[in-house]
Amino acid sequence: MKNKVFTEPVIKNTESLGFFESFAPPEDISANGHLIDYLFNYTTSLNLFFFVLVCIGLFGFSYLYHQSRHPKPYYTYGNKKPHILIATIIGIAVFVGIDMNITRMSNNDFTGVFINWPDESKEDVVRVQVLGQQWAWNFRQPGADGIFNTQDDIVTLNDLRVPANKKVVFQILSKDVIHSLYFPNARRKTDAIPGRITRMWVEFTKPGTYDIACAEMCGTYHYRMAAKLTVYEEEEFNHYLAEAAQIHRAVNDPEDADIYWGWKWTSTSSAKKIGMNK
Ligand SMILES: [Cu+2]
Repeated sequence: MKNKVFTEPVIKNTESLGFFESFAPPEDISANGHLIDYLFNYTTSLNLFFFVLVCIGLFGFSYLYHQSRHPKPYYTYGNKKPHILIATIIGIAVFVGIDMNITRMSNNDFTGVFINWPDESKEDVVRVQVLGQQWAWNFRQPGADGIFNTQDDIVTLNDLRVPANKKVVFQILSKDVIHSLYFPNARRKTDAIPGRITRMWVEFTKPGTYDIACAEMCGTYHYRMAAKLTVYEEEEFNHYLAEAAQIHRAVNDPEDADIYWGWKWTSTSSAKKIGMNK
């Protein structure tokens, strides 16, 4: 068990993917990623449908009204009343029926799920502070005392470990420029901004090792700003936590100001009460 926790996990490489598999999005390992996938597929299919429709119209009419079939041209400008009326009706129908419908769906997901914060006073959540910098991700978990920025914190570089099937609440900050904490396998990302804490919650569902990226162009080595996400079964996670807390308590130098970049955790529900969060 001890070795298992700290062994470097094998990262699946993309070369082993099949032809069609390489076009597919990365595996969804989150409770709510399917909502994003659904919207994405929905808009993509509609785009494809209308693209094909427009192509049929464009090339079809070009063929039907070719000079050889209609030697005498007929000019129309589309500025007659029925033309304007029909164009307006189609425009409004597309706007209300498609655009507003997509807005409604994404708004429902956003308010109903993604910013529907777990109540930390009632629910057992995993809390993580994230500090982005050029060009790495720092992660901090509070350790046994449950308080951030103390000596028993588990502070890691480019290495985040969380349990499966439990809500993980992130508070995110940047040391320098704007970054974006991105979990492709959960379809989620949130900006890391200097001077302002941003938040995100994700529930990972499948144990394994996955990528964490930076999704905001942040300088020369932006492309190298990658970290590793390890999702454990809960029991395994507790084992990791106990062991890591012990190690970090010994390693964290109380005199080293650099490692105490964390901040006081304000839960989202209490932040809402004092008007810190919208
Ligand atoms: Cu970055």
